[in-house]
Amino acid sequence: MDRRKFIKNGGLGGAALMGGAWAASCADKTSEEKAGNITPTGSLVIATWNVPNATAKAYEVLKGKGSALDAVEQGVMMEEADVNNQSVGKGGRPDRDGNVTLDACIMDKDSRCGAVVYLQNIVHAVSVARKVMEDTPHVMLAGEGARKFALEKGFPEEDLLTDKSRQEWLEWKKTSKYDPVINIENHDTIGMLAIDSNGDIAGACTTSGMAYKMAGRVGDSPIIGAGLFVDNEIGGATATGMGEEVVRTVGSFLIVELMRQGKSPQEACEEGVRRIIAKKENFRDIQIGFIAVNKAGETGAYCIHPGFSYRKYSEAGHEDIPAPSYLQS
Ligand code: SD4
Repeated sequence: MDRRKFIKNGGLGGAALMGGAWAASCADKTSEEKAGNITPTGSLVIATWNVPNATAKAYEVLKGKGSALDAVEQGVMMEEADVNNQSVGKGGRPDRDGNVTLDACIMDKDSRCGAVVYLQNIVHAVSVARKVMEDTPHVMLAGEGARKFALEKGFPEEDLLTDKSRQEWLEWKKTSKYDPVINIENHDTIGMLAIDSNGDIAGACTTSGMAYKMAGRVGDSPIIGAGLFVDNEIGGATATGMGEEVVRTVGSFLIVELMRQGKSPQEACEEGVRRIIAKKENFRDIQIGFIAVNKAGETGAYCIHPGFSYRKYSEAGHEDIPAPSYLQS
């Protein structure tokens, strides 16, 4: 099937109905399409949780004909710099020893990717991840190596623990009970996916991880395939919530592969959550949220508990969209 005709005739609704045909059509794209010259839907960006500043920044980049890669980096940087977001960057909640440790990754249209884990004292973990991708032969740098690399690249060093997060941590220490609270503790890790005016897709994910985690703990967010995955032929997916469960099911990769097999982003996110539920007896105790976008610009989201939403900015407007959930209350 001619994909341009499909887009013209079917639009986004058609993508949902004809996901299988659409995925199959990716295999016989014209060279123009392969070069990314077709703009099926116009630019768009989606991000986990209600993060209007981040999506507005990303969309501004896209509207200025910037790349999806620049858009997702600059978008999530807004949350990294926001001390009121206590799950990302500066102001993030610390581990149980009182250290704020950051995890982030980024992936571009050519399947290049970079990540940092257990990074300390650098606000913009996503930009360090991008430097790992662009300036090193590696995909991931950890801990002290990541910090030294960031300093070499000119990133400023600063204390990321704010008074508010320190006070909350001191309060937590009185019981020292690791007991993540659904949609409160978990909220605000930002995973972002964007399509630019060339029709190319990129994604980024950045977090300070689960509050009061063990020292050295790394979640799903910086792990390519788990917290984030992009395949420019198909689409992208990203996750928030209890990272251990997302890692066990390689959630974001799974969702992109399900889209490759013909599922819509919505159907793929639902299957991603179901896969976790099937493997986790006490799934009611955790929250997981996935968002996804396909090459046709169709988006989807799904979570275990109600309360997760995602931000979308496209030609149709700038909205906070509640994700459907497996459990109803
Ligand atoms: C993690 N997925 O470190 C992250 C946590 C998260 O908002 O999403 N927090 O497991």
